[in-house]
Amino acid sequence: MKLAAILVGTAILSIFPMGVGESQMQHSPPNKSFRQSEKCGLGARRFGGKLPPKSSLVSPSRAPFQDIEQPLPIKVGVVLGGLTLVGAELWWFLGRKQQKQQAIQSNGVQSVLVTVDGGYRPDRVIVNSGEPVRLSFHRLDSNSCLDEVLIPDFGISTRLPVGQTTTVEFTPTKVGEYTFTCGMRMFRGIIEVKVK
Ligand SMILES: [Cu+2]
Repeated sequence: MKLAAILVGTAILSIFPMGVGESQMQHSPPNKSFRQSEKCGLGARRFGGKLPPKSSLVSPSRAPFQDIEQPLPIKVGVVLGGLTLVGAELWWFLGRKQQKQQAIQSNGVQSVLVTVDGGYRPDRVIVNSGEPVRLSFHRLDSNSCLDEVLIPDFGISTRLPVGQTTTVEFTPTKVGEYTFTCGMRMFRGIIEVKVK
């Protein structure tokens, strides 16, 4: 599924520039139709404040909604552009490769060091249920988007000063997946809690 999303995204991205090039080359037909509708507009103005004859009313009032048949390359370009955005979105939310890491046990605490640099590495942390977890965030990236880390399920919201390691602790009691995100929820990672 993830791989498919990446492949579709890549394929669409590689086709898209072609579509744009073609649509630019064939730009004259829609311009022509636009000029026609402009003429209609001028016609209406010539009547001044007086009510124009009914027959001449029809085309100016319709002009803004006139059907302009777009050349195929433009249609294709618009569709591909849309698909590209959908593909990019799928990739952002599903396709990015996760980096997993099991917590390291020591003196009854399970710790993981997460590097904060253009996101979180690892972005999937595996811990056992019922044991204290110590997550240390080492922040390298000064992007203000990463100023804060939130782990809503454990009531955690902490600032991460650049160049420092900030530690948070909590004890998960239920098996499941819990997200940690930046303040704006753009970057995210998962804490996977397993049965010991
Ligand atoms: Cu953010």
